[in-house]
Amino acid sequence: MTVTFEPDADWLVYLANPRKPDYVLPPGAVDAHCHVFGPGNVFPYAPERKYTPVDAPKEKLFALRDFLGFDRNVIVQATCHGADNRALADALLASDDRARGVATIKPGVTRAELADMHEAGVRGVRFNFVRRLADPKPDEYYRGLVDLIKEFGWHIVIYFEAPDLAERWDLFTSLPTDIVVDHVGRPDVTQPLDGEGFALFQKLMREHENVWAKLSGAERLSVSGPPRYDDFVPFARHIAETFPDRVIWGTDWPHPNMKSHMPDEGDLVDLIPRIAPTEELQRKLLVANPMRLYWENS
Ligand code: 0GY
Repeated sequence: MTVTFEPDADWLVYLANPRKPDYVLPPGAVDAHCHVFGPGNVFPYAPERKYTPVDAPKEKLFALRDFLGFDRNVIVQATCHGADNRALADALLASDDRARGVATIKPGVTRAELADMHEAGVRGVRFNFVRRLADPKPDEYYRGLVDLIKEFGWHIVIYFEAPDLAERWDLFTSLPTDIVVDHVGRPDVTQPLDGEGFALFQKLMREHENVWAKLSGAERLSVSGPPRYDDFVPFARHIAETFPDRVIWGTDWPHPNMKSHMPDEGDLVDLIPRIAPTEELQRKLLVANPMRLYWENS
């Protein structure tokens, strides 16, 4: 029986026709944070999900990649699919080696399942601490999962709200793999760069050389809003300039759970030269760093 899903009533749908960005991406650029959703009638959404999206299938993602001028994608398992990574694996296998994945796993996953994911292109797992997306678990839960992925050389992507950082500090600073923090650690962009929350995030990166940052999420974090997202830029730029070898960038397509507006990916790509003002920084952010993390080390 085919299951059909009704998207949430207030769900905002990705733009059908984004603007072509003015900024020309360097050859080999990687969109290192994006998702696929369903389609739900082929890859059903998880019973435990906190939202039901509009389908965002791999064909649309790959068309956007080509339109914007990216060469590759890193597809991150979204919480609406829980720990069922079939839609992710399907997209990776259809990508002609132009996509890598970050999966969600739970205790009980077998070695054979992990090996299949690795074969498909998965190179990391995501631990989601954002309460509106996933129910928080004790630290030991995550440490148990780390033991399972060790032999595959995968890294860990963590997604948290800024206040969670102090609470989970011991866990985050003791994880033995590379750690990639989503959306610059979700700073409060109305605060100064040296405000308490962002200072703690900078300390995390400064004191732990295995910690990387994704300079994505302008559309989620900005209060000043589109098209320029002026208040977000200094936060991302500061991290890019301070830690140029540990930053990556992504569109965040199809922008789940946006309520204020649906961003135009043309506007988001045009933030890149403001976040990474030199060609050298742009090459690291878009090509060298994500290639090292997702393609070259495994
Ligand atoms: C993002 C952000 C969100 C959603 C998810 O996995 C998810 O469902 O990450 C969000 O709602 O902030 O990176 O896609």
